Amino acid sequence: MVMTRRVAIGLPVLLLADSLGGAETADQRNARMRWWREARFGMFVHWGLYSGLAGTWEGKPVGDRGGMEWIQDRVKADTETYAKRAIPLFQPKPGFAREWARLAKEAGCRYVVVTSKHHDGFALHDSKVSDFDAGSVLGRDLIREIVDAVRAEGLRIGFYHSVIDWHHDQYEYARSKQLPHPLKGRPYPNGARDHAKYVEYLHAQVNELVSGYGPVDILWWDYSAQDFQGQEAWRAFDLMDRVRAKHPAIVMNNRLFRIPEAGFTGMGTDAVSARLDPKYGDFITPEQHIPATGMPGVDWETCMTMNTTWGYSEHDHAWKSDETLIRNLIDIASKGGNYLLNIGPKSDGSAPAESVKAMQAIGAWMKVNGEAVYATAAGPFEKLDWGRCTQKQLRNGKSRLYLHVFDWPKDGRLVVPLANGAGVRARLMASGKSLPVQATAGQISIAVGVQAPDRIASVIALDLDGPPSVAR
Ligand code: H79
Repeated sequence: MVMTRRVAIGLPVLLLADSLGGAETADQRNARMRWWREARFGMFVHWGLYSGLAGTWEGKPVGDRGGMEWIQDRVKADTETYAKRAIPLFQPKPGFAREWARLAKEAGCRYVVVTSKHHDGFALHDSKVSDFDAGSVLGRDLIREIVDAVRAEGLRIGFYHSVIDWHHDQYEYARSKQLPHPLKGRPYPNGARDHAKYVEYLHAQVNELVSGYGPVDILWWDYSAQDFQGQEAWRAFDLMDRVRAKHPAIVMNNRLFRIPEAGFTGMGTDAVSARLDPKYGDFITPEQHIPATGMPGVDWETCMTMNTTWGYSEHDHAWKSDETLIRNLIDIASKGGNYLLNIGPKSDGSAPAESVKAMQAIGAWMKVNGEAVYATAAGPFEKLDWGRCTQKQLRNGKSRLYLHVFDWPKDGRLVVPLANGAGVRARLMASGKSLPVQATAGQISIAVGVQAPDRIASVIALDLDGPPSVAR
């Protein structure tokens, strides 16, 4: 009797420990990361109370550049004042989430990461542990609407969750000199705080997000400081274990930490290094920039805005061109990374017209050329004068290079520094037409004609009988 009970209880505990401890093998990790690595392109959504403020505070523009999801900090408002101004302006319309999901799908994104809570502390779900949430304020569970819509389009879903919190009355902002808070440098308004209570709340709220919404594919934590991070600041390992207990295959970023082993060299958004011990997360997170080279052995994702703010601002008109956005996606794929491209919907949930147009332009390009992005690996060349290259391994040792031509050759001959070019076959993706290839020592020359099929990026697929050998 006693023995049976022991076995019955002991077995699941063992299995659980196995799935949580650092017991994952390289093969298991590769299998878990596979969809994310193949996806290459995701849509980030920053949306919350700040969206209704739209970069304006008490009738005045706060600025026309920079993250307006930070508006509470920019104007140094306490949470009551911020809530009083922002809540009446946050007016999600019915069906907004379906528009996002369709937009992401049309753009060719394979996943959507949405702000479940940003630094201001306002949660978009119906939270039982908070009254600063969409459930309490609007009587709606916006996360439910978003998750359902995203899944209905066949896309993966991720939550961006800020561990910084400008609302919670036990969050000890004085513990870090580096982390922002609107009341920084001022005494706690409500007397002594107990940060452990905030951490309890953080865990409980994350637990709601990973319990009530079906499969969650990504947790995108934001963020930590060198002087306050990891286990000390957030009980980070426990938090990750809690999430993995519900979703063993989930993919998480590195931002519960800020140490060299987790890919951080400092506090800047570009202070990243090609280093990540898997116990700190699955990928590193260059923000608003693309690394100069790929990082073999380290998964990475560049997140980026289309103008200069994550949360909607009516004052920021510094929109990137379609050319920049499409070439960024290609540049990132050619270095083996993912592109998480942001939209900042307005108060009612509608995406700015500029973002809709940009996503549609990317989608039109991906419809023709997506094969040269999805499930590709970093190209073999260090540098190409005319553009970028991605590659795939095919069956039987064969391989395919995708040449993304930004600057079309004026003389109609595209030169590729390939040493084993004899017998390669070239095909223009846009038309499917074969192109004549001449191989000489150390290079091939493809007769591409003088007219660029696509002024932003035209792709030529090159089929090789073996792996590519780069000429030097
Ligand atoms: O959610 C987005 C940012 O709000 C968040 N991460 C991305 C994904 C982020 N939090 N902190 N940081 C990024 C780094 C700090 C950026 C700053 Fe600024 C530059 C703080 C002050 C100047 C941007 C511009 C935010 C406020 C003004």
